[in-house]
Amino acid sequence: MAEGTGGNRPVNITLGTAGHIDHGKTALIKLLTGCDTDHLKEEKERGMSIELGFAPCLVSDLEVGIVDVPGHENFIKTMVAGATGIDGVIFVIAADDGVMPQTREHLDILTLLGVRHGIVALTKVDAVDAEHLDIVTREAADYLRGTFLEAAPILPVSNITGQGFPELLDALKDLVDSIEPKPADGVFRMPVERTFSPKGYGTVVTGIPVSGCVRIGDELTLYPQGKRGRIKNIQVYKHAADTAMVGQCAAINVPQWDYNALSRGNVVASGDIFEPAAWYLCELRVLPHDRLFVKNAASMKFHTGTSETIATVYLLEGSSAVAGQTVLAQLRLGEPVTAGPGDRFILRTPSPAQTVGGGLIVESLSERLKRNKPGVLADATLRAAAVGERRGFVEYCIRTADALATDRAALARRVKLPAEVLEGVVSALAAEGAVVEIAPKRLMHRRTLEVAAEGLLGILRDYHRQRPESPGPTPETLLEQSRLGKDVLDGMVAALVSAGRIAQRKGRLALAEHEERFSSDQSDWIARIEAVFRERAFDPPGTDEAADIAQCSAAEAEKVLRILCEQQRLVRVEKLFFHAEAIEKARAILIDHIKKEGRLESVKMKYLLNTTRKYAIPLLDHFDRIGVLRRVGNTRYLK
Ligand SMILES: Nc1nc2c(ncn2[C@@H]2O[C@H](COP(=O)(O)OP(=O)(O)OP(=O)(O)O)[C@@H](O)[C@H]2O)c(=O)[nH]1
Ligand SMILES: [Mg+2]
Repeated sequence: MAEGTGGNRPVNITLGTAGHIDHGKTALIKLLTGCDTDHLKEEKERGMSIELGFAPCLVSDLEVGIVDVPGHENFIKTMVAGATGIDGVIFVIAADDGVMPQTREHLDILTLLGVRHGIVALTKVDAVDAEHLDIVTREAADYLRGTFLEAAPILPVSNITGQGFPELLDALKDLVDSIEPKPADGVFRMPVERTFSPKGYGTVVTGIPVSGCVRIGDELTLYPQGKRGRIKNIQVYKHAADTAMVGQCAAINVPQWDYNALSRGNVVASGDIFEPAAWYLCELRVLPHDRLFVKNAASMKFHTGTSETIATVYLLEGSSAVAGQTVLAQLRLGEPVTAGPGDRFILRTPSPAQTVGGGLIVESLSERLKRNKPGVLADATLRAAAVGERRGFVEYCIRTADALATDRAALARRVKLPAEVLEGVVSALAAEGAVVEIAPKRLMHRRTLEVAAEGLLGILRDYHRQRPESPGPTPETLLEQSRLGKDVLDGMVAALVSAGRIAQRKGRLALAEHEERFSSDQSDWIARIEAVFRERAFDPPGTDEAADIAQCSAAEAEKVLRILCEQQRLVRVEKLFFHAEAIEKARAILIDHIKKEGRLESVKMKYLLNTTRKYAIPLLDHFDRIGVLRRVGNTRYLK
């Protein structure tokens, strides 16, 4: 972490304000930090916050960020954008007003966004008497019971007189101490809160990074535009800095981007593993308030990060989700949004605008899930459970990879982790045996491997049952029947061979215990036919002649020829068959000839083998095909 100015240590913690309009959020931040975050002319004129405000704040010697949000009900979407990424809240309730509608709505939103820390400032104590203060304090405590602020201190303060501020500062220190700064080892990503263009700098984007760390000179991608750019300057908590990381209030200057083409809701991130998507699987919690519900196929406002769009909510089960219920849903967004697994979202009804729920984004979906398809709900449930925890999610993604195995790049894109962090997780999973590197760079889950291996053994078992005389299928046949990728199949075969379950013989694959079985007639025909082929090396019989020799039917003779080929005792050359020894002999003869003569004129082959053109030419072509010879016109050379 960079040293801040004046010996203060910037930590990557950002707090936010929240509470009803006019309850004194901005005034409190001004007294606390000296910053007036209502700097717009319109804000001054109307006496209310409209935009997000930012103030660096010293808590003992630690420097943290504060985002001040507007309380007006029309600016809830601005509040959501500001509250995204905060670690703790200064929850403001005015003592004269007490709990009001946006007090409640802001708390709901903070809860859905996953905020877990905070303090409560009971402002305007100068405007009420002790008795009223007592009532409002109890009312606030009652209201907060059962929420994440249940145990938070309720601090009476006056932003006018400064009463209660020493205690507020102490509580703030405890709050900051209780927050564990987020680790910065993820892929850098920041939803854009504001953009501006100071003269001579080009575009600046601000926000609270939700993961990772960047430094000056790093390249960033802007989504959804897909534009790359390089970081020229960084400010953190309004001071120049070399790096910006998760949890800080950051301003990042990327001169290449066109300021006019940028807005709140865009996302900037390192690398290219993010992608805007229009379909997301989500875990949706409906707020536990009277009569709230979300109907299947309802149209809602969807907020995540700093973006807002419309969404159609397709529940994975049931026709509606009722107050207090947590359900799985797939959301189709009005426009593609860039979000990651585990991000939070908020749903609001379009009109009258009201927050009804929100929760966890599980993953973007490449295609719509069919809720009636067996297994879809169960899988979505597993996915949602896995996404909250890094290792569990990586394991889930390996286990459910398309084509049964995944390479690291595809995995990194799915789990949105930097390569080196992912490698650590993969190594840990491999060490405990949950994940296997089945082929070079191809990761497979142990359970997937077990199921796929049973599948392969089953294919072999069936093959042996149907063709007991065959040594087994060729690797090509097994590849076709297993529908696995070649590298994965090769890896699995190697594993099964070394485990002693599969044998590789005669260029075929078989169950280790398999032995070819022939009928006694077949054994007899095999012996006779093979003997003739051996004897008549370069003048072999055809199928009909073989049938005559063995005194069997042509169909049976054909089968015997196939068996002899499988046994590698005959070799098929186009429509002809030769004994394997004849082929070897021919090879030796022509190699010997070419070594002496430097080449072989094709017409000479028949003399060399003392046969006819009918056999000589197919043999030459065979040796071309298997890479022994090289043909130039009518001349052959050794390859
Ligand atoms: N008497 C008294 N007035 C206060 C106190 N805090 C704020 N005010 C006044 O209340 C009004 C609203 O204060 P703000 O700080 O702008 O309220 P806010 O919560 O930021 O309002 P929005 O941002 O619009 O939601 C201003 O006129 C303040 O001067 C306080 O502690 N005591
Ligand atoms: Mg304000």
